Amino acid sequence: SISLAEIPVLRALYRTVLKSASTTRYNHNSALLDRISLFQGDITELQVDAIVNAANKSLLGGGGVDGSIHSAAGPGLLEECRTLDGCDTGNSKITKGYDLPAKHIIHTVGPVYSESKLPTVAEQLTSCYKTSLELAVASGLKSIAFPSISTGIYGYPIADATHIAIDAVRSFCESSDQKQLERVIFVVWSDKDKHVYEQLLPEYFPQE
Ligand code: AR6
Repeated sequence: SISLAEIPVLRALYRTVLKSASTTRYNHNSALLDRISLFQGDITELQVDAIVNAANKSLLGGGGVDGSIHSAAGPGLLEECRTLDGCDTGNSKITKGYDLPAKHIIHTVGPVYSESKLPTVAEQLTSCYKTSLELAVASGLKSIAFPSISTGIYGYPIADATHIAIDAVRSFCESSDQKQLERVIFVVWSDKDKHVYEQLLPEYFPQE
């Protein structure tokens, strides 16, 4: 499995990407930049304080990354999830990580995308990232990994969702002397999604 110790190597790759980009939208901030990584692969393998699950309102499992997390975590997870009484769209709840290398799972419920429901779906997706980060901090956690919430089965267009994801993380990390979270990892599965993140990350976390 992938340990946190290996993540700086991934960051080094990300820095290479950053060098080729330029932007004026956000200021360079090396303290923020050092905390952000991009990882391509299976989120269930990450040894972090919390991985985020793109769940549904029942919190009782499903397909996609939710299915993979429940399979890898084992039956204890479903047992704990049954006690949570579901979760509203845009909100998040935390459980233990069970058989995962991650200590905790933060279950968040993304919106089902519909263009006619903008801007509500965009606000709900922002809220998924914000409430997950708040819950991580409230639980004393220092590292968190996010999948690309709502962009699979729930159909959110990847570029729009990625702007929202990175912007929400940047806003959270630079607000309210937020120093507790030492590492935020964006996890992508496909090459296509990786390219979108590689293109957009430098807009929000510029190198210089
Ligand atoms: N590691 C990292 N990313 C993954 C993994 C993995 N193991 N597996 C899939 N992805 P989705 P949603 C990516 O569909 O759109 C479930 O049934 C995937 O490629 O998992 O929020 C729930 O119960 C995509 O980029 O989540 C809900 O009913 C991203 O994870 C519904 O799906 C999210 O895709 C939620 O749909």
